[in-house]
Amino acid sequence: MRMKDYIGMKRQVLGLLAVGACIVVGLNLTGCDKQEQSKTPEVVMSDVKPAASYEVRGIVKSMPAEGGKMLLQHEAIPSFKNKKGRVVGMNSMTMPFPVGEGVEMSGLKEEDKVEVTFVVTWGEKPYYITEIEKLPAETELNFGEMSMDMHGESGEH
Ligand SMILES: [Cu+2]
Repeated sequence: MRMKDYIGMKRQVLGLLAVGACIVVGLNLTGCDKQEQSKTPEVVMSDVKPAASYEVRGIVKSMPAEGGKMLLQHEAIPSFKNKKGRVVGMNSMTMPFPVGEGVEMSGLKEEDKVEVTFVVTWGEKPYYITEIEKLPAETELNFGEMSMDMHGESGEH
C-alpha cells in the first residue's frame, strides 16, 4: 500500500473514533460535536491528545451494578478538553460514568455527595472513574450553567 493511501485511511478511522467518543461523552459539548461535522477530515494523529484527568464534585444518582456505570450529577468542568486538547468545558449534567477497576466504593450510596477523579482517553474506553471520595453531606454543590465561553479560546469553527 502506498504511504499516501495509508495516511488517508488512518485519518478516516481516527475521525470515526473521534465522533464516537464525542457522542459518548455527551452532546452538551457543543464545540465538540459541531466541530466533528465540519472538521473530521482534518483530524490527524498528532491532534489526538493523550488522556486527561479531571476532578469533579457531584451527587450519586445510582450506584453501578457490577462492572457497570455510576450515574452522577456533576458540577460544570470548565477545564474539560475535547480530543484535540482544546478547552471546551462541560456543563453540569447527569451522566453515566464507567467505574475503573479497583475503585473503592464501599460505604457509598445514592444521593451521597462525592468528588470523583476520572480520566478521558478518547480511546476504546473513552472515560472512566479512577477515584471516588465521599464529601460531607452538608457540602454545597452548584449545578448551574458554566459561565465560561463554551466555544473555547480559539473560536475556530
Ligand atoms: Cu458530563
